Amino acid sequence: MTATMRAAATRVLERNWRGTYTVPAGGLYPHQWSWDSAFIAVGLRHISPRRAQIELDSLLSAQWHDGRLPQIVFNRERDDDYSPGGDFWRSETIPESSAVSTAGLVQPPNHALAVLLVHEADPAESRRRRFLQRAYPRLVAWHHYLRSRRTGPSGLARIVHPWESGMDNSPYWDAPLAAMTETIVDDVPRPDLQHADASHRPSNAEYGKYLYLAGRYRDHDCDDLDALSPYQLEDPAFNALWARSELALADIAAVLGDDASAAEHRENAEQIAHALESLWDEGLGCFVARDLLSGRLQRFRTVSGLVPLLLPDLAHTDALLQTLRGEHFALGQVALVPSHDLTAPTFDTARYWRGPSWFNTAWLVAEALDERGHGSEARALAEQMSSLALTHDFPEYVDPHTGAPRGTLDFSWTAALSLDLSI
Ligand code: 2M8
Repeated sequence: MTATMRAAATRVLERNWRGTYTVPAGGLYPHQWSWDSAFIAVGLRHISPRRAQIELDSLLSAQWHDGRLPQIVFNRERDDDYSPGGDFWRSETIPESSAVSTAGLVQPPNHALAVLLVHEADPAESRRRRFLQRAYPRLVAWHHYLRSRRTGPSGLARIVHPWESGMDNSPYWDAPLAAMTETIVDDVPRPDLQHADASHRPSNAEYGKYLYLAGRYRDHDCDDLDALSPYQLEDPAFNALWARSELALADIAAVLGDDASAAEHRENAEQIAHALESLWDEGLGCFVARDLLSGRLQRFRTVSGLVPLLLPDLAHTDALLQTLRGEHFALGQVALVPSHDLTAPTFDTARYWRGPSWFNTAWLVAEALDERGHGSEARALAEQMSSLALTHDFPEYVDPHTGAPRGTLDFSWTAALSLDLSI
């Protein structure tokens, strides 16, 4: 299995490699995406630790002056093939932006975790290339951005666009988007529909709101202190990954011999984990999102609400495991981990983040199960990932009930993370 997986995953990652980074998929996503690159590097480290470092270096070098790591770093030659592209964002006109063309939004902060795993794959090569010395200050600046520009009184970081969650059309965002009167109805380009079935992608109505929000943020120079933004949410997976990445930063600081900073990062992680308590929903048995404008919790079971399982010493580990194994996510009885509650009226077997099972969240859950001492469930999940990935040419996501492929194929993080768990 490992040899076959290595050969097949390597082929996908070669095809999607663009010299200094890997695109998520050649047709649908022709640029570099932030959290994709971090997941991809986790798998690339088994093929070439050096290339995994370059993948992360190239993303980190697109960092803005204010510390943010952009959602997308654009290849301007492919501007017409993805919307919104570099022309839309015109980041070169925004004072805080970096020298390269990027989006102004961010994605979940999984990067420090990836940097640590890539370092550990080949510490000698990492030391020789001074990988941690380069990455650490940039990661610290990234987390500082989240703390200083995105964190409110709750102690949690907020997202200002559904794309920032990485789970674009999650049911969490339905009510907040419905409450927005502003949208764009004309001229909503959908080049994505040339590469994926319309029934697997977000709707046009959602895209109208996505483009409105992105345009408004751009027109305010991506200023996070603009209190009038019509979309401000706290997402559990985003914040859990931030806390988990603070723990990774503590390990990185310790490797660099900076024990005082290591202690600070551990304290930060504890504070975020503590703040996450305010998103716990006892009735649903998982974490949920909060709409900061209405103050309401968005009471849905989604895979995002299970990601805090990654945090050690969490008060709700047993309850989360019960939710994961029960009828709502049916671990071991369906393909991987559905992105949304199998029993909910809003569940959809095909449409993106409203039901289908994804390989990145399966990897996060497998890591968490392993770390929490449930090795056999973690291995079973890993085996499912490998077999689904190999059978269906590395799909972007799958139908939880049938395992049938959805979205695009030859998807980079599917290849990288299935390879990681098959080793
Ligand atoms: C999807 O999001 C992009 C926007 O960022 C899109 O729908 O066009 C999401 O699955 C996101 O998590 C992922 O990072 C991105 C690229 O794979 O695609």
